[in-house]
Amino acid sequence: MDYAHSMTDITIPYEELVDLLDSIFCHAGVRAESSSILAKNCASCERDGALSHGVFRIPGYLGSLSSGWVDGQAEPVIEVDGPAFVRVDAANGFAQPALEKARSVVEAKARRNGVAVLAIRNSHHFSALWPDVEGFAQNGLIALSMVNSMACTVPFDGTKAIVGTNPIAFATPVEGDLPLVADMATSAMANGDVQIASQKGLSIPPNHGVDRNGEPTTDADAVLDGGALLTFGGYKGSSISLMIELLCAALTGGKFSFEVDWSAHPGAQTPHTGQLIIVIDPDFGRVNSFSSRAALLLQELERAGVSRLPGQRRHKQREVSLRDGIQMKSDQLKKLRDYASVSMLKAASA
Ligand code: NDP
Ligand code: PYC
Repeated sequence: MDYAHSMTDITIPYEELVDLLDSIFCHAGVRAESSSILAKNCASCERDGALSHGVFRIPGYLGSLSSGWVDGQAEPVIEVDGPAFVRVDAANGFAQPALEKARSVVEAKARRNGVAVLAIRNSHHFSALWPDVEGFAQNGLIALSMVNSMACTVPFDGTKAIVGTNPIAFATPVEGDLPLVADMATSAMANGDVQIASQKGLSIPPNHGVDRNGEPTTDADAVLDGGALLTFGGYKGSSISLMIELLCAALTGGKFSFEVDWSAHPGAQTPHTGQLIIVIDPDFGRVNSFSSRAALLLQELERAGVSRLPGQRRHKQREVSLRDGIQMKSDQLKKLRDYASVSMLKAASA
């Protein structure tokens, strides 16, 4: 779904955007290491045209930080370090620094055991999942991740929003090619895309959402104002969403989406839940070359007429952005620079 690719009139190099976002996060009270991780993550989304989780999210990050809902200074702690299971307490901070804390530990365990599980709890995930899994596949590993969010999606046959937009992502090495990475919400569309549609005065597709009375609607505002999204694929998507709630909340020790209550923190937008990552080493106990088998499958798909694989649009956009700069709207960039200049003034007077 591409609601945000219009009215771009300015470009910014990727590294410059990373630096700009880094100074915004630092100014908002995020400790340096986490700030750099979040800045790269958010700028990468903008670079790859994953706009539902790009710079449009900055006010949401800032609202969560300034309201005290998320702790920018949080230091993640590895609290369970088993043979193949690691659990990290993100300490009410963002999920990405918690993942980075454990990434090499989990990778080593996956190579030693064939598989390793990383459970993150007490964490805020406000971004796309592909940046979390892509690096594992670049290192020859298979990775699967999921995260639950906030109650904004009605389970199939239900009458109330209980589950989140609950994305799931999968990354795998492919011989002679970039990793294959698929990453999708299990709601009919991401909440971020509904917000972008609302900001642009666009409607959303039919059969994606309901209004506050449970009536089908294509009005993005009606979905955001007491309405809800539906799961994708009826009861099938709903079942996957339930699995994600169980694995990301019940298993990790995080909150279910319906338990997220930010009412005492006006402006907060980042879901405080949990995340699960499963990493598999395809070379452990190998009977054949996994990545060449993966390449064979993709060749067959091409022969069958499949012209676009998951992740390919992002990679193409990444190439363009790295070559020509990231396209943005000038007013959007000005807003970011305004946030950052406050940061520099503060730094100068410190
Ligand atoms: P999309 O529907 O845009 O895309 C889902 C996947 O399908 C992507 O891998 C995409 O590849 C691929 N794809 C899209 N169109 C085609 C096609 N025609 N043929 C083949 N593959 C295709 O994603 P969503 O809107 O569902 O989710 C967007 C993002 O929102 C995700 O990154 C997700 O992680 C994030 N999200 C985060 C949440 C959170 O709580 N943190 C909650 C919900 C969503 P490509 O990327 O190359 O287009
Ligand atoms: O786009 O659905 C979404 C989302 C929820 C939390 C972060 N992104």
